[in-house]
Amino acid sequence: MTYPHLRVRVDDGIAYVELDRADKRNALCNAAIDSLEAAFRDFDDSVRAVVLTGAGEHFCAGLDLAENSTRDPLDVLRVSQRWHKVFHDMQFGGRPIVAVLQGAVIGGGLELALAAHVRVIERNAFFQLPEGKRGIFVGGGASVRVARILGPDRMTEMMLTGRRYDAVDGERLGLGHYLVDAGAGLALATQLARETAANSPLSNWATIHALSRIHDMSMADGLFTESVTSALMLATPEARDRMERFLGGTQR
Ligand code: 1HE
Repeated sequence: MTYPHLRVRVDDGIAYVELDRADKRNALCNAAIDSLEAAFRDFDDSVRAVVLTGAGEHFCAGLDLAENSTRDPLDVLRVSQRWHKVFHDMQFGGRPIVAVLQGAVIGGGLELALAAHVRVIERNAFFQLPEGKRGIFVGGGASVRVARILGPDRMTEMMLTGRRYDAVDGERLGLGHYLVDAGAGLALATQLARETAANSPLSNWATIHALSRIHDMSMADGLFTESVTSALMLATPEARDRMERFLGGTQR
C-alpha cells in the first residue's frame, strides 16, 4: 500500500511509519492525516509494534499553516476533531508506538508525538507550542496530552511565551523517555519496539488502555478497574504459559 506523505514498511512484525514531507518539514496537511489514519487502520495482527519517524532534519513542524490559514471556524472545528480521532486511534490501537524525535517537534508535531507511547529524543530536538505567535490555539489534543505531562501551568507558560525547550529539557520534563545522540534514535526505537512486540499483545492492549483510563477515574474506581483488568489478564492461557515458562526456567 502507498500513502501520500508517508513511507510505510513492515519488517519482522514492526511497522516503520515515516512522515515523508521533509521539504515542508513534515508539516501535517489533511492528506498526511488521512494517510496516518489509513496506515494504522490497514495494519493486520502481524504488526505488533510501530516505529514512528519524520524524514529529514525535523520530526514535524505541526499543522500545515499554508493549508489552514483561510478556514472558517466550522471547518477548523472539523479539522481539530479529525486530528483527535486519528491520534486517538493511534494511541488506543492496542499496538505500542515508539517515536523518534529530532529537530522541530512543534505544535501539532508534539501532539502527534504524544500519541506515541514511547518517545526517543535525539539531542538536536526542540519542543515548542507557537500557537500564540500564530494567533491560533492548540487543536490536535495538546491541551489534554501535553497538559497531562507538563501540567496546565507549565503548558500555559509555554504557549504564552512560545518558549523552546531543548532535548535535555524535553527529556527532563517527560516529553520523551530516552535521550540519545543525533542519528541514534532509530536503532534504539527499533530495539524498544522489538521488546514491546515480544510482550503478550493482550498485556500491551491492557497497558495502553487501562492506565490512561484509570488516570481519569476516582481512586476507588481506578483500583477496582485495576483489579478487574488484573484478574482478566492473569486468567489468560498466554499469561499462564509465560509464568510457567519463567518458573520452569528459573525456579524448578
Ligand atoms: C511549513 C510549515 C508549516 C515549515 N506549515 N509549511 N507550526 C509552526 O508554526 C512551525 C513553523 N515552521 C518553522 O518554525 C520552521 O519551518 C522550522 C523550525 C520547523 C524549520 O525551519 P527551517 O529553516 O529548516 O525551514 P523553513 O525554511 O522555515 O521551511 C521550509 C519549508 O517548509 C518552507 O516552505 P518553502 O515552500 O518556502 O520551501 C516553509 O513554508 C515550510 N513549512 N513549517 C506549512 N507548519 C491541529 S492544531 C496544531 C497547531 C499547530 O501545529 S501550530 C504550529 C505550526
